[in-house]
Amino acid sequence: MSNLEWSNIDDESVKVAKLLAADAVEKVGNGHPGTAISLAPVAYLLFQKILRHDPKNVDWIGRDRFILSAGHSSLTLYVQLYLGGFGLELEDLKSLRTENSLTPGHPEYGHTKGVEITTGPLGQGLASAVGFAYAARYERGLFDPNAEAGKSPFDHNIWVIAGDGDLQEGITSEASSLAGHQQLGNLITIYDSNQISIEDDTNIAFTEDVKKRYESYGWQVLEVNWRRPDGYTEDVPALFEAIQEAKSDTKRPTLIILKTIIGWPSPTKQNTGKIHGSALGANELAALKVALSADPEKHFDVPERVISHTRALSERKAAELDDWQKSFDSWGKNNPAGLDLFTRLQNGNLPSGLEESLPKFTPGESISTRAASGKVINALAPLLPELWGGSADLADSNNTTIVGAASFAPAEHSTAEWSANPYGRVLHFGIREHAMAAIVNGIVLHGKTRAFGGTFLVFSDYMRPSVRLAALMKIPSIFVWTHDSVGLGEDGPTHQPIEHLATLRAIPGLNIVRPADANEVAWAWLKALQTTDAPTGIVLSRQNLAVLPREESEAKQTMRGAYVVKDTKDPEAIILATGSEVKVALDAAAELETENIAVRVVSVPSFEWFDAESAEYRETVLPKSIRARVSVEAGLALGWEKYTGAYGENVSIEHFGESADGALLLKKFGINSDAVTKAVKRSIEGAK
Ligand SMILES: Cc1ncc(C[n+]2csc(CCOP(=O)(O)OP(=O)(O)O)c2C)c(N)n1
Ligand SMILES: [Mg+2]
Repeated sequence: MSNLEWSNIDDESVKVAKLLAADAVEKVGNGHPGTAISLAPVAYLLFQKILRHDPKNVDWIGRDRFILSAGHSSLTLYVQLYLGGFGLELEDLKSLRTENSLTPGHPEYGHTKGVEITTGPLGQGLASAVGFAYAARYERGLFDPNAEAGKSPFDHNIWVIAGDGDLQEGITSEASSLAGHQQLGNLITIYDSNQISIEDDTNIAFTEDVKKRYESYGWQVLEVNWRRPDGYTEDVPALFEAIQEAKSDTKRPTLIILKTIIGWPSPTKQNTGKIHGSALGANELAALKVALSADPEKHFDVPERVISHTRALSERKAAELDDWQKSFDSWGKNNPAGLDLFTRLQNGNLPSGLEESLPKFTPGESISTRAASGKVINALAPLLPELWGGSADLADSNNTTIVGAASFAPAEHSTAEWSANPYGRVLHFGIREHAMAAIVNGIVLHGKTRAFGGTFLVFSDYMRPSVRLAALMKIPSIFVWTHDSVGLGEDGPTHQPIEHLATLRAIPGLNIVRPADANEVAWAWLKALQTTDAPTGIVLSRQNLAVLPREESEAKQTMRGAYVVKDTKDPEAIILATGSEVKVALDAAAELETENIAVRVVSVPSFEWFDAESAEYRETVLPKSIRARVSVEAGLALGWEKYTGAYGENVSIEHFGESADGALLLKKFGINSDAVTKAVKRSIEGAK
């Protein structure tokens, strides 16, 4: 067990960190000073003494990951990124929460160096941290499975600071339950139990026994109490000791319940909701400085001895980095194949031959797009060891299982159905959709591997906050959403998505793809895998769909988001459709043809992919001159107007479904060729 080296300069640095947080919020006039003030010693200890990281190389793959789940307390992180020299300077702290600053209100991934994940929606950070811990273990399994615990260059820890709000949110219960079940010894969470949130004392709403709860999840729970009967004491050595204990337990995640006083030692505002989210005010700020024996006249005061001490972090870490590099080099020498894979993933490349390996489906076949998706996953899996995923207890329905692969879980959790090992690649989230999405995000953020998670489309609602964050962070999480319309049938309106496509398409930066047949599924998967800067939701049918009659090269156009599936000379109207409704559109077009009405049919697997195409291409698919347009989709029409325009008609479902046969419901709710042909005629008339 290592010893804590701590001297006066460390105390002084912590004091500076507290005051920087208070000064920064005071200057901009808004923000969250309280927790950044009281957690300064915690964050300082982690950043300066505990974490394995390199301020000069924030992307170093051997680093420990730090996640500030309490994102509102962004200064807890920013101040350390400044002190340690990770890329922030004093000016950045002075421009907190202002336009174009590197220090936005909440930490934003991709915006500020050293920020591993965007946090702020409470609970998401801790839940995604579980995904980071999954990824660390899976990657170790890919590259260095036989190394002794703690001896591999791929071993590192995931550190989290979470607050009362994080612990109250349901998503952390889901994710923490999984973390215990998975025995994630690489996950260490410090829970800032200050018993204050915005409405002040949490006793008004939060009285459960967190320790018992986490113990029952299978975590090691340690308590460090700085709120002593004889006065508040920032007992750093006690926290350090708990951290050593956390690190030495490699079989369980650890929750360190740290009892703090928010805003300590602000004389009148500490321990109140007031200091959580507003500036201290000139008088209180001055009084805080006096309480810390600092000069109340000085602002953003960082003595040279402090910054030169904290910035020496990089030199203090040099030996550790060196050791890591040696161990990595020797691993590479002994594992040339592993090194090749590592290098490919590191460079963000897919292997060659993926396109050739996509399964091909022949016209005449009838297969649900979910089943096709399962075949695609399994065809690509042997080429892509970085691809892993599973379902929230709907594996057989979602067709998300990589057949023959082990399940990702400790071997002792194997069941009659599933054979588990810690490095397996089939994920079982249980019925925990929200945590599933956050964990997939965490895996992808950790880097190098690609994960997917599946459930019914209707339950994307349970995942939405994490899906939104994936889009905001521009990360390539993949969500597999099956049972995509009333076509799913007898399970009824609770299970039949109506508004889901529209509301998912409303999330900026999220690619929603709803393939019309099995061949579109194959190309949709390929494009999702090729995409590195956006999440993709693949929306799939429960019911069988006919494989569309066409050349293979035509199906490839799926990747352009929309393309002509049936054309005719001088079309009078265009029918646009997605998924199972493309067939309805084709039937309607055939019927109209018998009446000498020429229509073009366009399959629109993805609005977002199509919108990203050039104006020229879009014009070839949807020429402005053809104003009669009809959309067909078994859900809300909302959003289709942009394609169907002023003279357009929308064949849609604007109400909840019901429990009956799926094919019957589609017909009954107007998703049939009769309704489409009528709409086409109305639109042609209107456009005249
Ligand atoms: C999902 C979500 N709901 C609500 C909020 C608004 N909010 C921000 S901080 C906060 C209170 C957090 O309390 P706690 O975690 O104890 O933080 P502390 O006051 O101790 O810093 C709330 C409700 C949020 N950020 N995310
Ligand atoms: Mg709190």
